Amino acid sequence: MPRVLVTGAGGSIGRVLRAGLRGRYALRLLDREPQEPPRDDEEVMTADLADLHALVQACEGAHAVVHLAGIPVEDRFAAIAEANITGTYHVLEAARRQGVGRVVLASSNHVTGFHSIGERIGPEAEPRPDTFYGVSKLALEGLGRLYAEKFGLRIACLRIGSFADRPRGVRSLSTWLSHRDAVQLVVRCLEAAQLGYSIMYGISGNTRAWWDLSSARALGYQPEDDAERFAEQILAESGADPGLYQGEPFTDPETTLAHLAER
Ligand code: 15L
Repeated sequence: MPRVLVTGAGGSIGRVLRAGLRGRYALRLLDREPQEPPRDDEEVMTADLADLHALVQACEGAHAVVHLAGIPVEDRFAAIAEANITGTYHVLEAARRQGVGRVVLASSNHVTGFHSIGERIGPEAEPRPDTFYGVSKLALEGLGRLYAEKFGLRIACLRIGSFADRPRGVRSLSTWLSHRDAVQLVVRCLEAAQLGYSIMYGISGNTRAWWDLSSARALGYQPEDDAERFAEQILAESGADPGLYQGEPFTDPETTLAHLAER
């Protein structure tokens, strides 16, 4: 089985991938926190993204990397930059040094969060990040492009929507990514022969989606879930107001102001 390194393997997406990719790849599971002990064909490693040397070791013999680690929400700029930008540089550089051919990067829909609800956009839409966090994911995509064009790595950037076992709230009727669709999308990125550099939104086949899935479908992704089957219940519980911007509530100035030392 091909060996796949997963960073951030102890996080919410990492744990679902660990179960979903087991048996298909030999998983090397890296997190800065201790994880469940390894099962057959698994290796577990503890390391921080700041440690380039540890990442180079983690990439040894790997066929591909799935890079999930990082800060997943708004935070202080310096913390975001260290974890999400420098950390991604370390992962890509470690992959390059070890000759790893393919890297899947967890980006975010918050790269384009200031597009209005009602607009239908794809990966070619203008970036409109809604947080320092969104800016860091835009930088992650830029680093991926650099390593693809300069060093020939195959890179998939997933602008993940709202990953959850089921949609919660009106917004997620558009943005939901189910567990099994997340697993399938990552498998397609790991196995599609035609991958060069690609950005795709990571959502299920939601009837109310704002984001075009063509670039994911081009790699063979065929979502099995649609948030619509929860619509009646969600609309009855939380009303039908979808808000103004796609990235809400991250677009609220207070989201970022709360992390500034001086206001
Ligand atoms: C993300 O990128 C975040 O990591 C997650 O916490 C959610 O806010 C998600 O986007 C979303 O937009 O629902």
